[in-house]
Amino acid sequence: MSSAFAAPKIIQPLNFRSNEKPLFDSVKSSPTTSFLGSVQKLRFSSKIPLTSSLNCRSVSSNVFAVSEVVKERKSKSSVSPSNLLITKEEGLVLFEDMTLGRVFEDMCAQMYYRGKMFGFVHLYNGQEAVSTGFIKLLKQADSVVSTYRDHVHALSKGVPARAVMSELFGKATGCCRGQGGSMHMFSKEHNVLGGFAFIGEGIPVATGAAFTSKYKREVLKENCDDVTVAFFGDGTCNNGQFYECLNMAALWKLPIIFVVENNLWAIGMSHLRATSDPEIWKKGPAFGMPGVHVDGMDVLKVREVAKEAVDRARRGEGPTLVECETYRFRGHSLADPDELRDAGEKASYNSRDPITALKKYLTENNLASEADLKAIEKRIEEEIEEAVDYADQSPAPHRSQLLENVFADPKGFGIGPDGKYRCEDPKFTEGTAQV
Ligand SMILES: Cc1ncc(C[n+]2csc(CCOP(=O)(O)OP(=O)(O)O)c2C)c(N)n1
Ligand SMILES: [Mg+2]
Repeated sequence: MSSAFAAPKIIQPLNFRSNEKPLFDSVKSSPTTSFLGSVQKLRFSSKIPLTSSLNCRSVSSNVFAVSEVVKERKSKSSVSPSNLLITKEEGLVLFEDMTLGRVFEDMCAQMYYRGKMFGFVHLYNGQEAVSTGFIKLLKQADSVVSTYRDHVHALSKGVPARAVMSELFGKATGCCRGQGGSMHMFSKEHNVLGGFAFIGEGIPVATGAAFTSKYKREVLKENCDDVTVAFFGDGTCNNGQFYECLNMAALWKLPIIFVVENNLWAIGMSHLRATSDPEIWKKGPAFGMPGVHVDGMDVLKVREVAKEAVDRARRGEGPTLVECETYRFRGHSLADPDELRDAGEKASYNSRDPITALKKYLTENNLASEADLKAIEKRIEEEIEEAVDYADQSPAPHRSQLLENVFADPKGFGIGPDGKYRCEDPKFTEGTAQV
């Protein structure tokens, strides 16, 4: 009689590390391939079949190199403007949003060095195509979850620049009333569910938000097709929450897109030295969801991928893992002198500046003139100047905010203007207080 269970197969790993070998060397013996734009080399290469749509159902074939998808689309379209990847209006929205992110962050650096903001401040320069490519496709009701590199995600989702700048200045007019600061941007109105300083902590929150959408739709029978986009870095993909959440999202077919901003570094740790298989996108299919790799320095390619992944989530077909190859143009934080990364690597990514690339696309395809783009830049610069003035002139939080969100208000009477719990006032105990 044959057993119901097949004998376990021993699966040979694609690669292994021998104890004798250093983690990285310029290996001559085994086939090497450069990974993304890193100056370091992978010790193995693996060939993955490409398909042209994200919508396929089989687990084995749903891994994509998106450049192929975009190439295929381009080859199908003629050169007439109506067949370009974007319309003029869409192009200008993308350009404006990316410029907003860049100018805002440059201003943050100035303000930080002038002592206007405190603590760690992590800038997003170079990564704008990822935030813009995804978030500009979302509705207000869709949710975004970020990391400590969160200013630009909040801006793309519509939080006004003045509210983000005020938050950075620690002022009461900030989007968290000055209580969050750089790493904790939050806006209920815009469904920005937070920046998170502990890496990976945002992923379960995003998974919970996606579960809420599914619960509203399927259990409460509400007309809800909201999706959630979770952004996090390559270094974060070595944390447990990432895997636990991929599992739950796939199991419950949650409307979520996991977006890895792979900028090749986790502070000073090279991605290649820190992870057993650096191609993060391949982890999607391991959990039964599509995994996609896309050039994160090209907003049009990011947008193409984002469209499919967001539509897929909205249709109730479940999660997607997207790995965006990107690069940060500044140090890890404004306290980092950025002396560690190879100058050649930095120069090679600087030459792929996503804003310069979009500008070129828009002008070469007659979607915008230099003058149109200059006018947008000027408007954004004025907006950011205004945001700084607004933040500077705004009041500091009142001392009554001091105890808020620290401990639960013991008796529910609230906090008085002196910053103390009202229940500590003897009149509350006597029952003679005016509430
Ligand atoms: C749970 C936890 N462990 C360690 C840290 C310290 N830490 C701060 S940033 C960082 C690197 C994260 O790199 P990555 O996810 O690639 O994001 P990037 O900064 O490149 O955007 C680490 C390890 C932390 N904040 N939280
Ligand atoms: Mg990183």
